[in-house]
Amino acid sequence: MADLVSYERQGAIGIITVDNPPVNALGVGVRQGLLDCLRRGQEDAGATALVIMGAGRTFMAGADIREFGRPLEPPDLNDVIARIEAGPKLALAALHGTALGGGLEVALGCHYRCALRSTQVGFPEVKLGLLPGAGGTQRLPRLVGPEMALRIIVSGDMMSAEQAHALGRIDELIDGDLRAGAVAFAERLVAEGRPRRKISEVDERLEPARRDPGIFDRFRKEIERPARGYLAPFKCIEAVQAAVTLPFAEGLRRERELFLECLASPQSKAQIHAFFAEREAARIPDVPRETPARPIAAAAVIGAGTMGGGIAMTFANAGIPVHVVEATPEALERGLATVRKNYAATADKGRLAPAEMERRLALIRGTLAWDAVADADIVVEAVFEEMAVKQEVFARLDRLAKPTAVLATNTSTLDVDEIARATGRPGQVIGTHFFSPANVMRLLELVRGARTTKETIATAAELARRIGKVWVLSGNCDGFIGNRMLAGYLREAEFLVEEGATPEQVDRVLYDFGFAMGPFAMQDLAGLDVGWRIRKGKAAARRQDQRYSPVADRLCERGRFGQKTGGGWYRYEPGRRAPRPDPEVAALIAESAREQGIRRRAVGDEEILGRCLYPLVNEGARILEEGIALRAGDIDVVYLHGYGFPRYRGGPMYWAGTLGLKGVCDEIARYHQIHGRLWEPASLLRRLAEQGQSFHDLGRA
Ligand code: 3H9
Repeated sequence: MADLVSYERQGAIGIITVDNPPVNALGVGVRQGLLDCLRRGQEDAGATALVIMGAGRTFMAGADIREFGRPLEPPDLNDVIARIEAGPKLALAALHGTALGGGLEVALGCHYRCALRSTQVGFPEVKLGLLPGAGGTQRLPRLVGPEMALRIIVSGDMMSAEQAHALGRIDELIDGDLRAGAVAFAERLVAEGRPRRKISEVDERLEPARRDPGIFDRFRKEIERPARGYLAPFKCIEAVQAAVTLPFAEGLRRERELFLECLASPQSKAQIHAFFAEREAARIPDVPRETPARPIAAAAVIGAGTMGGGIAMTFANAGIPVHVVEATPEALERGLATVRKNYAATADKGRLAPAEMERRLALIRGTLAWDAVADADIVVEAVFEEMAVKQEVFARLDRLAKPTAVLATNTSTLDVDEIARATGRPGQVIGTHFFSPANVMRLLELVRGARTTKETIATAAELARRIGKVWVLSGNCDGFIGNRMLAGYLREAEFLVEEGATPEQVDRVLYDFGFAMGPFAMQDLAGLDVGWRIRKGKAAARRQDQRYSPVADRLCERGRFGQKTGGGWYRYEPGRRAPRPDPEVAALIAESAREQGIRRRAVGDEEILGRCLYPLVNEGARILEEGIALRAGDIDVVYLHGYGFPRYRGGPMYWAGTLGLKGVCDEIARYHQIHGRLWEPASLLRRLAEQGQSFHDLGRA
């Protein structure tokens, strides 16, 4: 423990350093070490003030999240912070890297704070389904006022040191060496006889909210929609409200009650699962982090359609110059105009400075000349979803791209190996399945072909990190992880409407479950035509003895491709995105049911939920069994970031575990009896259900 926190003196300033790599999390050893070193510092007659700082890349990134599955061990972080604040010596926090959660609470317990300009500060607890539980909700409102505190705590977003300085959360910005700057600042504070400023005793910033308690209800209303389904944001509001209505010590007790309530909630457990799953996904057992990645200085994208344009924007956003190659001047101009329009919309909302917009636009260079790919370190093909077209593109890339270039295909369903065979360098071919809009959606599925080299994977992974994506490695199969699972989800949604549900009912049930939108609204947004084209390509291979709903095909035959054509599963008023039920669609559904001899009935909400979600779990189990996904958590990450699965439920595989796989497997077996082979339980699911295990137990000792 002594190694985790150390005490030393520089002149008259005592320095307490936390050294608990990688992020100086405040685990039990650090809390104990801090108490010990505080005692030493406070008893050190030679020290006039104490500086608290972190070794390595960061100050403290918060409580040790790994401890949250167990009973909290003493000493309590609140006691450590109380010792700092009430201590006889002036305490100064010196921040760098990220001062987050419990780390920021330690800093707020200090009498002053200084930081390197590059520091980021924040309370990300809400993203873990929690609230700051060591005084953060009580001290921050006293420092910056309750309204600002609500915004900071409920968003969970980080803020730069400069912004925090402007708000008075940080007293001094430091350039150069942090330790030297902090010692000099502490010496100055002592020399000037500055008081030990205890935030817990500050009260005046709370006054306006006491006179206008309505701010809390207004804030609740404001977040009702964006925070729909989540518990923690509303608990954060209650905690900040307690800072205004209760004396500090009582507020602190109320905060702890609310924190423990969140900590015990299934939502927090699910969100913490998501946090670790995202990090775990980046670990590929046979491609260790040290695997050399090729540097990417320039990129090219083939195709300036919706996907190509979005992909080019992600490169430009990360400062990577990118050529966009198109076949005709019209298509190129249309694509580039959309890119400009998208950037302008962001700039209009004040989220992108005009100069930055111009800088990014300048990085995107449109061309009709294929030789522009010659200097690219990665080429991403984003053309029509048709094998022959893709192979032609890859054969051409093979001739033109530099020998070391990674050749990536943005296919959502096609066989990456077959595409790779069109080249003489299949080892450098990889699938990069971006989600639409590619510049917004955080998920990237990297698809490993049979011959994709480790270096190619490492290069694509490093690029994914650089362009800010959450990435998951998938094996090569029809639909990869996400779309392969989605097929069963959409299939059942369509069967359910044939059996008597309406698209509105199905969408409402999944929306209420927490999805960003239901399956029909989602298809209308994404466009029905891509799926139609894919289905046509596979029509010959379809089993004739298997139920098939023709409704989506018939919608497309009528030119109903979704929102973009004013109608799909719903109809849309011009310029509006609100889906309206459409009698024409209802008639098509009824006709299809009649043709298939389906007796229509009232379908219950519970059946809708099970019929749509269990296929995700069942197919997910097969994907795991076949090794297409490395772990259940990877599948969860795909669904959280690519398909709007509610984060507070942890993803489909985690969610199934919370229900108990036995019950899930029994339900699937029951539907198997009723609906036949499409519902056959996956053998992995059966096995785990029998053994009383969950997907996440796989691979654990
Ligand atoms: C809290 O503070 C509650 C209090 O209010 C009240 C208490 C009573 N604990 O993300 P990275 C690991 S709640 C344990 O890849 P980056 C992470 O798993 C906490 N481990 O690096 C990874 O491990 P591995 C509030 C943690 O540079 C490694 O560190 N704080 C923690 O991209 C590197 O992480 C938060 O929510 C932790 N707190 O980003 C902050 N944090 O190498 C959560 C990280 O084995 N953390 N690890 O995979 C973050 O947001 C990012 O990790 C951070 C670094 C920005 C710090």
